[in-house]
Amino acid sequence: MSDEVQRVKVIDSHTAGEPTRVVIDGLPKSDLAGSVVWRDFLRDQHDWLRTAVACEPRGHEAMVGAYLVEPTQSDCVTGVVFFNNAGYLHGCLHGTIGVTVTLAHLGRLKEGENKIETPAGIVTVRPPEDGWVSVENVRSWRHAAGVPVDVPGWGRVHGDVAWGGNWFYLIEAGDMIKVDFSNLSQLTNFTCAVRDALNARGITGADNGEIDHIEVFGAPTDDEADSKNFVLCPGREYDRSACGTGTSAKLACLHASGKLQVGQTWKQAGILGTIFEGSVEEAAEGGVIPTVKGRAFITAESELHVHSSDPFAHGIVSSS
Ligand code: PYC
Repeated sequence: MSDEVQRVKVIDSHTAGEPTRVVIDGLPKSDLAGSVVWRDFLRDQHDWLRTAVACEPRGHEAMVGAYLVEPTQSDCVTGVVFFNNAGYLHGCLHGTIGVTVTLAHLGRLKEGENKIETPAGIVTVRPPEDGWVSVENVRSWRHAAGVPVDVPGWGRVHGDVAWGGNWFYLIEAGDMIKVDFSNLSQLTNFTCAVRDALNARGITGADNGEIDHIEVFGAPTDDEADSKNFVLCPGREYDRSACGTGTSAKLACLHASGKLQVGQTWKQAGILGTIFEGSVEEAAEGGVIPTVKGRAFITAESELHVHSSDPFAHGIVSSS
């Protein structure tokens, strides 16, 4: 049988250490419009493309992919569908920053504001300045404060449930666990156990939204930042950046508890020590409109080859 090759053009970048792979050519042809519609179509009929792009041997567990798709609204520069090795994300701000430097590299941004449609809603960016991009995110809010959950092996944990473009459970580490790069495997085991416990006890965001991101906050390493986090993403991988949607959820919680005012800047370090800067405006419907700023670098422009005869044409997919 003859070997057929499908070619998928990608541009890779990293935002504060967290990778983004933007698929610029190689999607199935379709007249569909809209990030949600495209996400459902790709998930239901072409999920192999996600695993081929995000998983080994072409990708790796930390990779976040972004398909550029036709938006619903003509004033959006593009629609985006975000995904990783485990599935699809609602929103992704490190990814939006990666998409923005990629669009700028391709000459596809206009001066001033550019709107990008994501399954979480429309976000607004401006062309990068020396790689720095500010994203005005979707409305973010604290859904519930101090929610207790019993975590096997760890005892009772309390956290806030908040939306920042994904659903988060936010925990202050205190003396419970060290938020440090040297402690990655314990942080991963802890946050996976928390997420399992939340799911087992039916603790969700609004409209039964699954809490698939867990954030743990500790003291910053130096006075460059206000706080340092570890963020577990869907699957078992951690965010190398401070997680933009997670920072938005944090800003919403800080504002809800009177610890962050409009006009103040919050500097959130991620587990590598790289920083996202955040601020808020009050949203008319309650909660806040966060703006998160971070820096991205393009790392590669390449063409992925997917051979029909390759036993790993669709990636190495783990069931866990
Ligand atoms: O930056 O929003 C983010 C994000 C979500 C998952 C990985 N990064």
